[in-house]
Amino acid sequence: MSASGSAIIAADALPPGEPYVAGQLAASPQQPDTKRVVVGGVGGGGMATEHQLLSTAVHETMPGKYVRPVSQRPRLTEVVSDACIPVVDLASPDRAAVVSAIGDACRTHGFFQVKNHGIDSTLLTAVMAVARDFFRLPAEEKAKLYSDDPARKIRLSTSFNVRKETVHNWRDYLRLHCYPLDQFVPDWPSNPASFKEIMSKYCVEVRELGFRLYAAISESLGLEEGYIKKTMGEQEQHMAVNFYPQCPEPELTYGLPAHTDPNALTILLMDDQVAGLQVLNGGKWIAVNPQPGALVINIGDQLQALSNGKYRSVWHRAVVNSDRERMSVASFLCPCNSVELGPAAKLVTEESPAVYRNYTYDEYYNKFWSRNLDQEHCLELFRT
Ligand SMILES: O=C(O)CCC(=O)C(=O)O
Repeated sequence: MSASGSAIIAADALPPGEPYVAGQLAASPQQPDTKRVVVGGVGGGGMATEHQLLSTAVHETMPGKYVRPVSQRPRLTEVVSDACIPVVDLASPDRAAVVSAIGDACRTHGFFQVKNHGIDSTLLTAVMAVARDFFRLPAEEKAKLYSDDPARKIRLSTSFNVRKETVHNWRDYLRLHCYPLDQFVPDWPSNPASFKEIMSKYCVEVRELGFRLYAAISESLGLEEGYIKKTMGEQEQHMAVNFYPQCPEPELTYGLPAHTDPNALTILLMDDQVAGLQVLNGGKWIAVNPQPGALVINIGDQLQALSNGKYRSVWHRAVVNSDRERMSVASFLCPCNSVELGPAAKLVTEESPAVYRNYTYDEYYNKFWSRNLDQEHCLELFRT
């Protein structure tokens, strides 16, 4: 996996005022791995500021602070584009086959797609449309919601954690807490006018789908159907509406670098026109090709722990491209902060002793956000 943050050669540490020409490799004795590109070539007349939202401008050149050193670049030509992430038809009348397919996918890929999941396609289309409209709002409107404080429950931000990272990511995102809805919705964006209504409806349906998947995943582990839902307690639900603008140099950067999800289960609504999600499998990056109407599901760190390491919370990343912007909407089901997490008692035996110690989600989540995205798997810090 990626080296620790300290190994990153900060492109933004290059001398200010020294412009780099996009696409040109310039040999630098101190930073031989760093491709230099034009800094500050932000279109739309905007001045490049330290943490400017990407979605407020058109970018013809890429600021150096987004450029990864050679060893950390996505190497897009090596990505396997025709591999298959398992697809599960949730409307199949053969429940045992569905449970078994989900169990296999959690073990082998940590990812699967679901079709016939019960969320109406017109709602999915409306979610993507209102999300896109949100990112098209004027800069002044978006500036009202901007924050780089990860503790804020409603915030529009950029990259991942601009306060900590040395190299930034080619992404803006709106992060919303979603449960209980009546507590958070009043503070959600009221522009576009239909945002609150469409997103609230989606949040309710996605939560229900998550609980149905919990039941199937519990059964696939040989646990009672209600085990995961009960163990996770009164769950929080968060949403990240991701916007990845067209990028002049997709080979040099990420929308999101490799990471695992700290929560229990993630349900991702992807742009069905533009690919960008990639999953690590057998040492290779596999592109997840969008299937119209399908949702992408992945196991988060908490289900890897609960399954005592049988199911995998795998590394995944989002890459960007030069001709199309891309969007995704990630819904995260998160355990209640105070419940005790760790391997399910039934899955701990003499032959398979506990791989992880017990802890609270509060402890885990704080640890996750205190680090950089591309460090070692956070669960490694909770091994017995
Ligand atoms: O945009 C994507 O495809 C991936 C998003 C993701 O991994 C995240 O929001 O954590």
